[in-house]
Amino acid sequence: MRILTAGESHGTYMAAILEGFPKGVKIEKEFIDCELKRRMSGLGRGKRMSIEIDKVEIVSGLRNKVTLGSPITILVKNKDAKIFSQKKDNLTSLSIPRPAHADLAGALKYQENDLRNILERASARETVSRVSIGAICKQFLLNFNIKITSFTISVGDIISQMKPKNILEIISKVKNSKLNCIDREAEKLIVREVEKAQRIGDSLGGVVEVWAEGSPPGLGSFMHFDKRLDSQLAAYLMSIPAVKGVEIGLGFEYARKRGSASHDAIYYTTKKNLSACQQGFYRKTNNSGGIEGGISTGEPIVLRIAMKPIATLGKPLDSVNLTTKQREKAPVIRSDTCAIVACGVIAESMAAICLTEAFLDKFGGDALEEIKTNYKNYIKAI
Ligand code: EPS
Repeated sequence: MRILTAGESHGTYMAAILEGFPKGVKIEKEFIDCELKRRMSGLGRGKRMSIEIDKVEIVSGLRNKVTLGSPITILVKNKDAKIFSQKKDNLTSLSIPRPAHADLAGALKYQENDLRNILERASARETVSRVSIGAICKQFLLNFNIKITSFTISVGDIISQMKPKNILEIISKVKNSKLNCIDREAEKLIVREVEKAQRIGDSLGGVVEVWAEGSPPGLGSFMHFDKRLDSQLAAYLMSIPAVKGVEIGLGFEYARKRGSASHDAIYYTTKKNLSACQQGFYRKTNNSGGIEGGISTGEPIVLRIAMKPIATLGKPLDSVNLTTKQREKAPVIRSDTCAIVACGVIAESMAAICLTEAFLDKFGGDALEEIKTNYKNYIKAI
């Protein structure tokens, strides 16, 4: 698959093209819109989220809701559009870079004095395109009973200790949560923390856990470094704006344990009424996060990402004016206080894209029916 995203935060549209996606997959536009709505949700989002109503237009690649195998083009209109390629726009110029944003590094790289020309594309609004493509991939994966979800583990220094057993538990517990938490007690404290940050003009980051359940064993490969599923997932998750760390399974905690107390012992079941990925070999623990030797094991794939606090602050840090080289405070512009819920949705989307690519690598096929046949034969063989 090949994916291209395009669009500036205040341009007319956010866009994406998905090429190499199989023919014959039913795609519900409503599902993509729900995912876009989830991306906009959560306590701590800024005013932009009350302006936009993100909804996708699919302008190629589908006929009667079913993919044709041709490139799929998606568009999402920006209601707060201010850049018009044909006429003068009304966006203000900016010359003081915000620490932690792409502003300074981008301005130096592109030899630019107006930071607008940097931040418009560097803005996390670009993830509208990724979530749209991720929602298409999620619908493909559902044909093989692969489900992906996420929940918030921590915001600032408030950490939930609750460990879910499976994806169904996560889905039922995050329902009606303002912060995508499975732990109501931790959530109360997090709500207070976010509201306080909003009041004092500060910002927060956090940690999100993503689960992908139902993957068959055999996605990814140790045969070459760039084929490892863990390295591909890590790269995709690290590409999300503001993400500074990725863990798989026990992650850094694994390094602090003995092998005897942490590796996932292997068992075998002869039970028949189980889903494809639960039959045969199984584990009672999942410290590897469902990946060994760069290959999925069939256990849930468990990923964690660390998001740094939002760059724009209400009480800004020191910076330097690009033109005068004088010390000035960074600009106070519209932004989020905490975007941890959005980060979870974007991480699910990137995981869905990555797993779809790994799935197509393993099972090939131009059309869904062909992929299903390849998948069934493989499951039977193992
Ligand atoms: C975002 C849209 C942006 C920001 C946010 C994410 O809109 P605006 O810049 O018009 O307020 O709210 O982007 C950032 C926090 C950032 O640092 O780029 C969105 O749609 O997710």
